[in-house]
Amino acid sequence: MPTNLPPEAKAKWLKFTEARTLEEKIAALEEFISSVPKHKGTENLMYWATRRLSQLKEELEEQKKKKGGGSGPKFYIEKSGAAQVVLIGPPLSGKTMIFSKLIGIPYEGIGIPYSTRLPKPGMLKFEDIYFQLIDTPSIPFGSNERISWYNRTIGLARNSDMVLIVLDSISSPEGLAKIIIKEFEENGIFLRKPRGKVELLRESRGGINVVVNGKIIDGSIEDVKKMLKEYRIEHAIVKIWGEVSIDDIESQLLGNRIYRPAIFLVNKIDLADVKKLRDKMAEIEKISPVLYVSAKTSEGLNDIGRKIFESLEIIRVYTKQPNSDVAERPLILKKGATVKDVAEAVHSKMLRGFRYAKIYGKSVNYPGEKVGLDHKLEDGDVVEIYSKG
Ligand SMILES: Nc1nc2c(ncn2[C@@H]2O[C@H](COP(=O)(O)OP(=O)(O)OP(=O)(O)O)[C@@H](O)[C@H]2O)c(=O)[nH]1
Ligand SMILES: [Mg+2]
Repeated sequence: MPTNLPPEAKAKWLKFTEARTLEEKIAALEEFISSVPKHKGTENLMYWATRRLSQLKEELEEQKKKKGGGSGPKFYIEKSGAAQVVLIGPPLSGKTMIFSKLIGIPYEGIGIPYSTRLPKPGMLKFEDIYFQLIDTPSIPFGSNERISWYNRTIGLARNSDMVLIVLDSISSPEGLAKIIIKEFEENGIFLRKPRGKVELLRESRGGINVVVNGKIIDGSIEDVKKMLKEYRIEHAIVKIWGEVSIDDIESQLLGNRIYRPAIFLVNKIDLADVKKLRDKMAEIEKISPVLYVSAKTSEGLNDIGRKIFESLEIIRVYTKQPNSDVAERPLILKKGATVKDVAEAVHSKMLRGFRYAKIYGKSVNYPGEKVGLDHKLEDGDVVEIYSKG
């Protein structure tokens, strides 16, 4: 949080991040909001906090509806598949048509704005895995129009693993893309990949340990410790990769800034000159990948699955028991995952009794090479773990 808050407000904020249920979160956030002094320096934060508060209230409403017999329509959709990916965009940009083509159902739209009223899930096959796609009600980005589902649609993006932003190629996609990036940021969702990563684990003892696998660009380890102490955090492990600022670490602690990988889909290229579009979108391409597609002719749609897979930075790893077949369905792990992550995912016993693993695939020099727990895996690897007991 780039704001110098009084300690009381900081403590209240921390209480909010620790709240478990929606009711607790709402109460804690309300308390926080009333403890923040109102001035220019806290304006952005207050904007963010009040928006978040109304989102949480809407989520609570939703939850109550479901509990009351499940009669009301559902807005939040449970995750399934390798990742949850939401299609978001202004009215008539072609979300529903892209969604329908990608999951293989007939398009039943009628070409009037806001014809999609509720989110709808479907599965997109990519090679041997599936992504869950969600079509959503449109958001009038860049206009003053008000819609009642704004917070809930943004909430879908927040709860997802990635967003596909659908733009119409003939309504200045470059200008709208910038507006959308900014509007997401105002909601605490960053579509630009951060230069570094911070992980913060609260502990019950051991003091504060900062592990830097990169660099803190505007401070020292002592500054990190001091910042945590201001939040009355005495014990924690802070892991840093790449380049991060003290602000980034604070945001991680406060959970008020999240990163969601995004792909911009510039749709309806059957109506536009793609070369000109590419020039216009050059600046956006520095932030997120851009694909040029036509839901109508299906041009470019086939590239979406792979791009999603790459943007998520995941790998598929296939486990194998000694003397038996390779598992049909892969484990989905983060890029950079090791044999240890596989052992943990399979069974805690595997990890405790681990002796070695044999790997078949890109990460080794020859098929069946023996490796230890720290061995870094690649997409497509087969992992055969040998353990005691
Ligand atoms: N020419 C052309 N028209 C398209 C394309 N994709 C969608 N459309 C048309 O654009 C209109 C809107 O498409 P939808 O997919 O319903 O758009 P949406 O973003 O879901 O819109 P709402 O949910 O109604 O706000 C429809 O009339 C489609 O036929 C495309 O690639 N090319
Ligand atoms: Mg639609």
